[in-house]
Amino acid sequence: PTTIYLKDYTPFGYIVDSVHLTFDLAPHATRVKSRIAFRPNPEASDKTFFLHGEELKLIRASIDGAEVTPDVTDKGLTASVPDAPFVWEAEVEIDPGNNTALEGLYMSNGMYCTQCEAEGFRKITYYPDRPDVMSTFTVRINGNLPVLLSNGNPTGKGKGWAEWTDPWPKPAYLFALVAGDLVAHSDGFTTKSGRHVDLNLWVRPGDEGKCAFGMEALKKSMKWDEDVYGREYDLDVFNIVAVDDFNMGAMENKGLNIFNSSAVLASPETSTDANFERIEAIIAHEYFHNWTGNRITCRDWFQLCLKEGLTVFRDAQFTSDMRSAPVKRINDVIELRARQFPEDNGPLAHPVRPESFQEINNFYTATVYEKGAEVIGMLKTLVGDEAYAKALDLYFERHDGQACTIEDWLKVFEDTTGRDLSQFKRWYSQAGTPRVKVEEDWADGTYTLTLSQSTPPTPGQPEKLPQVIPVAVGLLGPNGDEVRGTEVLELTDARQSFTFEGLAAKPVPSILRGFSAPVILEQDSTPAQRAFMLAHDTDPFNRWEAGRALATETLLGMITRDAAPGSDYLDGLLAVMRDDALDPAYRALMLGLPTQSELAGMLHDKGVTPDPMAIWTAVETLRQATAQHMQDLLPRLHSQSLVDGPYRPDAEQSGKRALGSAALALISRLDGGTQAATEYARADNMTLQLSALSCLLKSGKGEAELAAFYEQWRHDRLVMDKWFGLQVALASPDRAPEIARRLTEHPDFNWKNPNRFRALMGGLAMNHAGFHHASGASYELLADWLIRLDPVNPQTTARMCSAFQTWKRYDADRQDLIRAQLIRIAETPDLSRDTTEMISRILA
Ligand code: B3K
Ligand code: ZN
Repeated sequence: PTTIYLKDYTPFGYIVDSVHLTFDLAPHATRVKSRIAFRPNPEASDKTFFLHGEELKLIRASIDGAEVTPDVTDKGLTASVPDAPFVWEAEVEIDPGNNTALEGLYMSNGMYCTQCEAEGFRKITYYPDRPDVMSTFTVRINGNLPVLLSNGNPTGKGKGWAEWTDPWPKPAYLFALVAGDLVAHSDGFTTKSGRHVDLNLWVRPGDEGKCAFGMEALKKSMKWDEDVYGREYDLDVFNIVAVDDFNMGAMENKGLNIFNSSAVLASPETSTDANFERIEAIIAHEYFHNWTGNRITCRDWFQLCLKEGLTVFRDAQFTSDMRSAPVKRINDVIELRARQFPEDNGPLAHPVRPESFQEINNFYTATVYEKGAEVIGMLKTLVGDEAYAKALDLYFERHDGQACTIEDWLKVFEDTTGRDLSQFKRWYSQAGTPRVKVEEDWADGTYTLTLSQSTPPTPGQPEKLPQVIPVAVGLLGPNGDEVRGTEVLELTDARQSFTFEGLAAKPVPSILRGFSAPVILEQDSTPAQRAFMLAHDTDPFNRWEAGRALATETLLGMITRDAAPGSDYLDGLLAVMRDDALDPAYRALMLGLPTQSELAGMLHDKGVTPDPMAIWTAVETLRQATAQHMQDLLPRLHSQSLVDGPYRPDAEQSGKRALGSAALALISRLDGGTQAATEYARADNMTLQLSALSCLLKSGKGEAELAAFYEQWRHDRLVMDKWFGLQVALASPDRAPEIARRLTEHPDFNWKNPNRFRALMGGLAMNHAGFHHASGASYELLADWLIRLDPVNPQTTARMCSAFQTWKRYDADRQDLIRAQLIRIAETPDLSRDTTEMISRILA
C-alpha cells in the first residue's frame, strides 16, 4: 500500500468553476452524468489532469463536446486537456444496491444515501476528490421516490425529479444525496439578520415520534452559534436525514446533514439520558461544521483537526452552556483518558496533525478530535477569552471560502495577539501524552512549585521537545480556604520553577485545575492530602480529580499489595455523597471509578504486568466495600431518581437519575438485586429500565427481564442494539466470550449493520476481564468477525481493530494469543487497505 505524506502536498492543476450532476437512480445501475467546468490553475506547476474514480463503469466522456478515451485505472483516469478553460462531461454507472462499505452512494432500507468524507465521492463519479478543490454544485435527481434531496436550496421539482443548487463553493466530500420514502418533522428558524430557514428532520415512516428533541437541539445550536460566535446560517433550508446503516455518528454535508439514526432519533421510552445528551451534542457538532469545516475547510486531510478539533471544542462549549460546565468537563476528561490516552501511549500514537497515512479513514481518531479540541482549549486559556474571540472573528473574515491549514489557524492568533506560537505548534506535531512532575518547596513565606515535563517516545518520534503547557494552579491554606485563586502558569521549559510569596503557612497546591492541559500529572500526594482536596478544593474539576486519585490509588494498592480498601477514599466519598448542596450529577461522577483498562495501563506504566482478573476482583471488592460503607445513605440517594413531573432529558433530571442509578447499583450488591427487580418492573423510561436491568445482570440475575425486554423492544432496532451490548459488556468475565459467541448466532445479529456489530463486539471489548479471558476465546471471536466483516465494510472493521491496541501491556501468554490473531487477520487474502494499515501499525 502507498503512503501519503503531508510534505508532498501540491495544489491541483485545475480550478473547478462549476459542477452539474444528473442522477438517474436505479438500485443496481444508477447513471451519473457530470458536467464540470475546469480552467488551469495559475498557482500549480503540475498540470496532470487526473480525476479520482473507483468502482465506476465509464460509459462515455467528452471534453468541450468531443468524445475522449481517457486512460482508466482502478484509481481514476487521466486525459489530455487544453491549456485553457474547458468543459468535462462524463457518464458513469454505479451499483448502490451492492455497496456494503457504506461509502459513496449506497442503499439502506430501500433508501438511497451517500457518505463522501473522506474520499467517497470518487465512488460516485470521476472528480478531483480532494478538499482543496471547491466548487458550486447543481444536482438533478431523477427517481420514482417521494423525497429527493441534495445540498443547498431547492431550485426545481416535478413528478419523479428534483433539482438542488448549492451556491456555496464546497469540496466534494461535503456532497450528499438522499432519496427515499421519508417523512419530515418540520420547523423553522429565523436568523439574526431575518433570514427564514426551513428545518426538516427526515425519517422512516414510524419514526416521527422520535424527532422533537433533535429539532429543538438544532434550533438551540443555530441560536448559540449566532450568540457566541456571531455565525449565521446561510441557506434557505437545513435538512437532516436519519439512516440506519452508517459507519459513524453523523456527517455535516452542506445543508443536508446525514445522521446515524442512533445519533438523532430519541424518545423517553427508547433512549437513555446519555443518548439524549449525545444527540444534542452531535446535532450541534454537525451544525457548527457549517462554518468550521464547510465555509472554511481543510486544504488536505492532514489538516483534519483544523475542522474537527475546533468543532469538538465548539460543541463542548455549547454543552457546557446548555448543561453543567463542570460535569461536561469531567465527562470529557473521563472520555479522553479512556479513549485518547491509550491511543497516544500505544502503537497507534500519532500527532494531532499526522504527517503520513495510508488510509485517511483510519485517522478520524480520538487524537485528532478530542486532543485536537484540548489543544484549542489550551490556546484559549493562554491568550484569554477576549483574544480568542478576536482571533476567531479574524479567522472567519480572512479565510471564508478557503481550504486552510493549521499554519493559517495559528497565524490569526499570532496576528491578533502578537504572540509567537512556534513552540505551541508542537502540540500539533508531537505525539504522546506529556508527563508533568511536581516538586514543592517552602521557606520563609515563599512557596515554590517546580514542574518538569517529558513525553515518552512514540512510533517514529524517539525524542520530544518541551511543549507549552498551561498549568492552572490555585493554593489552599491549611484550613481549606483558598489563599491564591486560580492562575495559569506557563510551563515552557523541560523544568521550571514558579514562586508564590507572602504566604502565612505552607499551602496545599491544587494543580491542573479544570484539566488545563491534556497531560498526566505526577504528584506524590498522601491519601490524607488527597482527602483534604476532596473535601476542600474550590475547583470542581480538581475536587472530583482528588476523589478519582484516591480511588485509583486504593485500587492499585489492592491489586499490587493486597491492601484493604482505603478509609480515606471511603470516608471522603461518604462525606461528598452526604452533601445535598452538591449537584446530583456531580455526585454521580464522584461515585465512578477508573476503567479496568485504565488501571491496566497505569500498572503497565509502573512496570507491573496487569492481570485482568486481579483488576476485576479489586474493582468488585471496592464496590462491595463502598456499598457497605454507604449503606444507610443509599436509599436517600436512590430516591433522587424519582423526579417530580414528566420525564425531561435535561441536566437537572438526568443528573438525579444518574445518582439514583449509581445508588441502585450499590444497593444491588447488598440485596442481590431485589430492589432492582422492583425498579425494573416500574420503570417508565429507558434510562431507569436499562439501569435496573444492568443491576440485575451484574447480580447474576435478570434472565426473565432480559427475555421480557427482548419481547418488548424487538421491533426497535436502536433499543435492540442496547440489548445486545449490555449482555456482553456486563457479563461476568468467565462467561463473556461464550455469551458473545451465542449472541452472534442470534437471528437479530445483523452483523452488516455497523450499529449492531459495534454493540456486540464493542461490548465485548469494553468488558476488560472478559475480553482478556485467559483462553483467548474473546480474541479469537473478535478476529473471526473482523475477518468476516472486512470485505463487506472495511471502515468499521478497521476501527474495531483498535480493541487490540493495548496488547503489549499484558503477559506473554496473552500477547502470544493476541499476536496469533493479529497475524491471522493480517494474512487474510485481499484484506482491505484500511485493516491492513491498522493491523500493521498495531503489530509494529
Ligand atoms: N466529518 C464526519 C466524519 C467523517 C468520517 C469519515 N470516515 C463527522 C464529524 O466529525 O462531524
Ligand atoms: Zn466533526
